[in-house]
Amino acid sequence: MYKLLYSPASPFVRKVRVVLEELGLVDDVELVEVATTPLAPAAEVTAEHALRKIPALIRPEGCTLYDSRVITRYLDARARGGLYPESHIWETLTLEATGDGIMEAAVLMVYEKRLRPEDKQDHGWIEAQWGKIENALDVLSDRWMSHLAGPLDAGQIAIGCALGYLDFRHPEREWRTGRGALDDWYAVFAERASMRRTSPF
Ligand SMILES: N[C@@H](CCC(=O)N[C@@H](CS)C(=O)NCC(=O)O)C(=O)O
Repeated sequence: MYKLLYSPASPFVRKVRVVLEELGLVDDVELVEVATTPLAPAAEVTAEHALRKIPALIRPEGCTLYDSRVITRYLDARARGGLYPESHIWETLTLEATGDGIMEAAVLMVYEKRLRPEDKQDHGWIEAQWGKIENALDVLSDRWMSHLAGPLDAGQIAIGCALGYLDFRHPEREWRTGRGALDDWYAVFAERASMRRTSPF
């Protein structure tokens, strides 16, 4: 039995959980909930992940796996799930990196607001992170819509979880404005059973 160190709010963890759902591997993994931040890392996380982050997948047969994209690729290889198709591997990995980058910037915005005293928060830096996200959303809208419309892969899952996290933590930013095609794609993607079962709301 595998153990996944997780928090229901983490978009990186959600990506792993969506992959578990899509591959039919949910029953192979015990979810172990942890509360961890850069300033207060949980002991279980420190013990398993060199960078003290989640997700971490603890395996009986080998080393603990991280980060999220290593875990998703491992699970896909194990299940022969086809979420990293050889024919589109570089596109899929780049799309996954784009989703992960959106999540990373969005999580850093949350940390800046939650973990720093109000008078020390750097609003210019927060806006710079949001600028990265907006640029990535525009790139998705301009260049990636046909890939997003294709067969399910790990890149699409990363983008779905990233957009879900924007709704969860930054709804006031209204990422949909001016991005109708991406909004339409996400409306359908968010209805997948894997996405509904892992929603942080
Ligand atoms: N690149 C990592 C990012 C993971 C990450 O940033 N997780 C957050 C939770 S959403 C975390 O553990 N933060 C604690 C920290 O940064 O110390 C991955 O894909 O797994």
